[in-house]
Amino acid sequence: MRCISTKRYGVVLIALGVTLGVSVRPAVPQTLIFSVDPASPTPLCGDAFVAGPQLVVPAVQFGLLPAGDNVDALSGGNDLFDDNTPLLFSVDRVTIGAPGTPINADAAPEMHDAHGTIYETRPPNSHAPVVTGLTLGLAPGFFGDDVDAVGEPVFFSIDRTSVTSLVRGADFAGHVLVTDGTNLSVWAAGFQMGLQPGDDIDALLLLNVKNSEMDAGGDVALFSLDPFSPSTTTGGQGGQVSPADVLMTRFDGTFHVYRHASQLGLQSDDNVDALHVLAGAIPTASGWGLVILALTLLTGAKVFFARRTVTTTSAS
Ligand SMILES: [Ca+2]
Ligand SMILES: [Ca+2]
Ligand SMILES: [Ca+2]
Repeated sequence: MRCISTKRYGVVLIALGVTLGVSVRPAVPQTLIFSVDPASPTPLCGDAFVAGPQLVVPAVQFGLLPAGDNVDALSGGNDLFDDNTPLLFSVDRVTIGAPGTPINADAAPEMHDAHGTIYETRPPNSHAPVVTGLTLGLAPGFFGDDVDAVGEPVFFSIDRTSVTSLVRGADFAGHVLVTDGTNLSVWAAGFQMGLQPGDDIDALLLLNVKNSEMDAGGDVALFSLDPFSPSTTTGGQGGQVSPADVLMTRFDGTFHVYRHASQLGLQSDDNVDALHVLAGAIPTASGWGLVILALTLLTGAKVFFARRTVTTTSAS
């Protein structure tokens, strides 16, 4: 009987381990919400779509103009991540990618499909396409559609060419904006993220921890900048980060590089223009998952040896 019990515990523990392992790699949903860039044939770049492309959020529901604005970053504000979390990203239409990477192969002149593709990067050096432009129903080729934002349509940013900034007399491109479904407001200003005037946030992951307001030092975001931003090496004003770097801020007036361009399989003058993380991407196997698994194993071992002791005592 004890042997059967041991096998049962073994099966349960292995099943738990497998379950925890599977949770590290959630399936990519077919309902990813995305936007495209202004040069894309799919209208309009201020709208948000799902595969089809099918319109799900028109620009006016972001508080933007019906046309003339470009949403270039999206986040639901509930993006959980840690140092080992797989990140989804996309690149712009002139990105080349590091030699030998899938991005480089997709960006080759005979393909020119990298900018319509969503990739997954896993530390330390794994990169793979997970959603193609074809799957999303987008136009292929250099003059095809460029995915320039992926995420839930709550927190967002607009690009430096957007007319709303001109109309309102304020540069919104370097701010994190939020919509209530009708109007937009600034949720976090660029300077609260360590950005300079003229910087343009072009990708966003946001974890809004406590409440609807921005909490300096409590909330956290991953983001990227466009290639014309003064803070970038390509901006011509002495900037230090690549437009393909993933940056991190806790809204304390500073940011640092979270992952370098090379860690995403990109070159320093490439550009990441969309970031996303899948729900369930953490706990990771190296993080909470292992902690839970270890506690489960410990508990199982305790129960087993307790029963064995009781059985042995009863038999003696
Ligand atoms: Ca867009
Ligand atoms: Ca922006
Ligand atoms: Ca960028």
